[in-house]
Formats: sequence, C-alpha cells, structure tokens
Amino acid sequence: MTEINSVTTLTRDGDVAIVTLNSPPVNALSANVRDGLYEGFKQAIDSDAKAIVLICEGRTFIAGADITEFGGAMKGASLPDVQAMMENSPKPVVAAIHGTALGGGLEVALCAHYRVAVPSARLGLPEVNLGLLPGAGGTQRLPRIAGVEKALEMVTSGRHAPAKEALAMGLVDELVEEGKLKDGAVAFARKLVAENKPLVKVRENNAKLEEAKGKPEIFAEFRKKNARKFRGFLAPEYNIRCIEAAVNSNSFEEGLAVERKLFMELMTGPQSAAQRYYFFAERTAQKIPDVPDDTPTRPVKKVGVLGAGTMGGGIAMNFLNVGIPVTIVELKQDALDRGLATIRKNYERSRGAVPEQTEQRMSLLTGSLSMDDFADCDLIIEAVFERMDIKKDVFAKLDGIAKPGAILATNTSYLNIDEIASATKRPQDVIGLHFFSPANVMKLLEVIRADHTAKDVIATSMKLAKQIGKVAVLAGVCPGFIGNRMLSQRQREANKLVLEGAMPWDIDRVLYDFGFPMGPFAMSDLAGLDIGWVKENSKGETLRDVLCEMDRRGQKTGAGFYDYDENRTAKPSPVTEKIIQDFRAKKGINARTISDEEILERCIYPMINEGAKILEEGKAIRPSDIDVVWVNGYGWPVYRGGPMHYGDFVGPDKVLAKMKEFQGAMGDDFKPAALLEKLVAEGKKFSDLKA
Ligand code: 3H9
Repeated sequence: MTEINSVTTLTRDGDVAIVTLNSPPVNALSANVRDGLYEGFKQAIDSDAKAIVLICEGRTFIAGADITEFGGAMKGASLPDVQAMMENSPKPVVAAIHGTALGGGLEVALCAHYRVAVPSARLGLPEVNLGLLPGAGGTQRLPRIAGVEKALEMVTSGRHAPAKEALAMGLVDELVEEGKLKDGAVAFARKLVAENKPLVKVRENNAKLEEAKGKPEIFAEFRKKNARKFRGFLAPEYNIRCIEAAVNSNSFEEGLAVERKLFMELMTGPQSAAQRYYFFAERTAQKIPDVPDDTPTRPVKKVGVLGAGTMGGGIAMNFLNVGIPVTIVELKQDALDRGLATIRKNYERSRGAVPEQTEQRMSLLTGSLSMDDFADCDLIIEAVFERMDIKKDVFAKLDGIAKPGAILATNTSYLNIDEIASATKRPQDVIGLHFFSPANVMKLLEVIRADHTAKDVIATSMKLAKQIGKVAVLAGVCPGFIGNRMLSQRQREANKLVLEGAMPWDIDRVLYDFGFPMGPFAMSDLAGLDIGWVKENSKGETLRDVLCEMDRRGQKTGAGFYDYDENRTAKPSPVTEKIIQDFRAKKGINARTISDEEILERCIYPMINEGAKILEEGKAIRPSDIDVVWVNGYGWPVYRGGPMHYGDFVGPDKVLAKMKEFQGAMGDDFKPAALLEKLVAEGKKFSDLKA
C-alpha cells in the first residue's frame, strides 16, 4: 500500500490499481482530496497496473466540492487537472460508487471511463440548491449521457437519482452487489481489460446532443413549464443556458467555457452566497450547545395526539408515516370519525398513493374518546383550542394519566409553556412542539424549551424531528416564539400601511416580488379571515371585522380582501377598496402615496429588529436559526437566506438608520433593539454573533 497523502491511498489487487479516498464526513473535494486524487492517479498510471478503480471509504462516494472552501484562494491541484488526468488515462478508469455521488463528485465520476454502483447509491447534480450550477463539466457531460431533457430535469431539480434509474440512464454501467463494491469494481475492471473495451470519454459522445440540435422549443417549453417553480431564482436559468450551450456549441471546450463563466457569475453573486449560508444554517440548527450530540434520548415507540382536527390529524400523520403507532383522542365520536376520515382521505389523495401503504399506515392509528388511552404513550402532543385555561386543564389531566418519563408536548403557537408546565408535577417532561399547518407537509418544527425542560427531552425531540423529516429549530418561551413573534411585526405594519394609503394588493405585490409565495392579505384570504374571529365580539373596528360581517371571509366564501372567480383567481376588490376609504375617512386619515420601497422596509426591517430582540433575550440560539424558521415555515425566499442574513446583506447600519427614522416619524413600534444598536456601534454583523 502507498500512502499518497493523509486522505488517499494507492493499493493493488492483482493488476488493478485502487485509489481510495478517506476524507470524512463526505469525501468532499477539498484541496487535500484533489491533491490525493491527482497524485494517486498519476502514480497508478505510471505503474504497471492494467486498470484503475476509484473508491471511497466511509458513508459515501465524493459528495461534491468542499463548500467551505468556496470564496477562498484556490490551493492544491485544480479539479479540471484531476479530471483530465483520469479521462486521459491510457488505462481504463472505473469509479465505484456507494452512498451519494453528488455535484463535483459525480463530475469526477463522469471522467472515469466506466461507473459501477451499489443499488442503494444515489447520483445527482444538486448545485442548483446552492444557487450554483455544476462547474466541473457536469452540464456538458450529463446531457451527453442522459439526453437533454433528462439532464435539464436533473440539474434544475438537483434530484438524487437512485442507482437503478442511473443505470437505465446510462450514468452507471453496472450495478454490483450491496456490500461488495470493491470486489465488484475490480472484477468489472478486469473484464474491461480482458475484453479490450474502449476507453469511453463522455465528452466525445455527441449523439444525444445531435438529437436536440435545431429544437429550441425543448428549452422554451421547459422554461415555460417550470416558470412558477423557478421564479426569483437565478441558478435554474443559468443551468438551462449551460445545457443549451452544450447543444449549440461547436465543441466540448466551447460549452465548457460557457459553463465556467456562468458558474463564476453565480458563485460570486448574492443568491448563491445566501443559499450556501442556508445549507450550513440548517445543519447548525441541529446543534445545541448545552445538549451535546451524545445526550441520551428517551425511546418513543408510541405517540398520543389530543385533538383530531386539522392540526392533530396532520401531526399524527408524521408519525404514522415512519411506522410509529399513534393514539388519537377526541371529545366526541363525530369529531373523531371526521378526523380519522380526513387522515385516510389525505393518504388516499397524496401523490403516488398506494392502497397497501395507506392501509398499513391507518392500521397504526387508534381513535379513542378517552385520554386514559394515552397511558402507554411515550410522547403525548396536545393540539386543542388555544386557551390557557383549557391547556392547563389538559396538562393536569395528562399528568395523572401519562406513564413516568413520557414526554408531554403542547402544540401551542404562542402561549406560555412554563405556565402550562406548572399545571403538572413534572415540568421537566414538558416541551413545546410547534408544528406548522398543514402539519403533515410543512418542514418546520419549532421545539420550545421551557424553564424546566430536561435536556434528554430536548435531545429526544430534536432526534424525533429528524426521523419524521422535519427541520427542527430550538426556541425559548416568549409570545409567538420565533416565527409568529416576528410575523406579528410584519402583520402590524401591513395593516397600518393600508390605513395610511396602500392597498392590500400593493403590499402583497411587493412581498411577492421580494420572493414570498404570497403576501399577507392573500395569505389571510387563503387561511380564512374568520379564524379566531367571534361574531358576537365584533365591533366593526377593524377591516377584518367589517369584511367578516359582510361574509367576505376569504377564498372559501369567494371574497375577502380580494374578489375571487370560479377558479379562485384573485382580483383587487372595489368593495374592499371602498371599505378602506370609508375607514380612513372615519379616522380622518388623508391617504398618501406609499412607495414600494417603504412598503418593503416597513414590513421587513421591524422583523429583523424583532429577530435581534429574540437573540438578545436568548430565545433563539443564533441568527441562522431564525433564518431556518423563516425559510421553512413562512416561505422566506431561500435565495435571500432568511431575515437575519438579509439584515446583514442590507447592512445592520442601514436597518438601524431606517428604524430610527421610522421611530421618529411613527413612534415606538420601531424602537431599535439594543443588540442592533450594539452591532452597529461595533461595526459587526449578525453573522459575527457566536452561539
Ligand atoms: C459542487 O460540487 C460544485 C461543483 O460542481 C463545481 C466545482 C468547481 N462540503 O448533510 P449531512 C458536511 S457544489 C463541505 O448532515 P447526511 C455537513 O455540513 C457541492 N461540507 O449528512 C455536515 O457537517 P457537520 C454539491 C459538507 O448524511 C456533514 O458534512 N454537493 C458538504 O444527512 C454531514 O452532512 C452538494 O450539494 C460539502 N459538499 O447527508 C451535496 N456536504 O457534521 C451537499 C456535507 O459538521 N451535501 N458537508 O454538520 C449533502 O447533500 C449531504 O451532506 C449528503 C449527506 C447527502 C452528502
């Protein structure tokens, strides 16, 4: 065995040389890895071996470029040099793939002459999710193998294709038995030598590109079909242009030059910076300083859910999906029946629904009218009406029923969990698990730590969140926690702006153009204006009161802030406009023209300011956690990183200056957070704050 460097070895199996990488956690293409590959292949080529296998140790093949190196000075062998060394090798090179071959990892594998993989492997070019495009020939080689249409779909979705599909696409030449990758790859290499197979260079294969030549409609249609999905993002369009270049260029090099140029443009732009930041933000959110990774967890083999409404049902589905039995309890039989039927319907209507799977999941679900049936549950989540007296009553009862060590969770979205916990004699077992609606779809889970919540309860909740496919963020107890607390700032300003002179559709348009899926008023119409609205208490004092009294309760009644046609297409409503004008007249407000810029700053900066308050109070561990909440729970465009990243992008000094200006003109709704003042005084950014 020759040790090439700290992450690379060169060994022999008879006449096959084996270059092995071992650079945990994911064999990313750091300078060290590139150097090892370059030198390893050089020595293998110079040796008397007849073929060369590239294989990785650990959990995966190369998972891509080392994202942490982006933006820094280039060190070590370049990736193109490594690729050229492999591709131009006079001996057959075989890439042996397990785990994931992603991004630069797949681009390296595409410079081998052949690829073998185990069935569990997955292959893809996910750069688009980092606001990038495959910058090491991926956009030029993939369409040469998979064809233009498939390549377009792969690079713009970033999807990881399973090995079997990769085999069908020609991306993989042979599947080898699970757990026997090295032997399989060596045997495959020997066969190549014995049968004198050609050294296939993907770059030379133009047949699939020829098929797409002179057919610009392929690209036009693809763009049109995906326009909604790609809205606001630069990277999908740039990926498409690279594949267009592969088809329309006169040579591989010409296409590669386009790819290089567009890659650099994306890499140095703000969208990719935000998306790369976000990639690490989501992973960092899982790390809790005083609850280390090795904190013991409690087993959760059975879950109880109190309340079979939309929220309770959605929560239950998360656990059923991963095979954890759920007992769901309601007060009345008809409500229980309705809840169970809704869960079944949701399964039956979900995309790719398979009847056996629905039955299997439903078989794990038990409905009951008695909370006593929670006695054997390891975790009980209540999703009942948002009122402190009701919640406390529920928790006092749960305290009497739940087994020792069971985790008692509330799905409250703003109530004080310390107070809820005080209704029990085991506050250490009480935690907030704030799911977002629809709970079976939305990725975000706010995990709320109360004063006495035990560390193993936190560790268990974070682990469980991952198991059910959620992105969990830890928050402290405060009204609205992280997400809704900041949302209420935006909502307040949106309502004020309407009184001052903007129309709901002006505000919605500005926020939509910023990148949100919809603005606050369209959102209210979708959710229903009458959520939490009680007719008897309505005094006609707010726009919502008036709209609800007129039975304009949102999309479901065909009208709310907007008017809706039969296809639920929203149109600005003259009725709403008149109500607003009457309101202003009644309050003696002279409407003024409000710029789009002011709308954006009024809606967004108070949120950033509130985020700063949340941080100074220690209710979020770090700024990036707040960003994870907003991207996953509220549709904040990931290419803007999240509110705190955006605050850094604009500049904390600019945010502070505006807050002060607004405060001077409109009062203490805009009082700057002490932390924001401090950062600006010290010339720092939110990203300088350490957890
Ligand atoms: C690219 O290739 C550009 C080229 O086209 C052009 C070049 C010129 N770099 O996700 P996990 C870390 S762009 C650095 O928790 P899993 C991650 O932060 C790249 N670090 O594990 C974490 O660290 P920690 C295209 C990376 O098993 C640890 O590894 N490739 C990278 O759930 C474990 O990660 C991609 O976009 C990286 N590339 O999932 C693939 N990747 O433990 C990105 C991971 O300290 N990676 N880390 O928190 C993934 O999708 C997943 O990590 C993977 C494993 C599926 C591989």
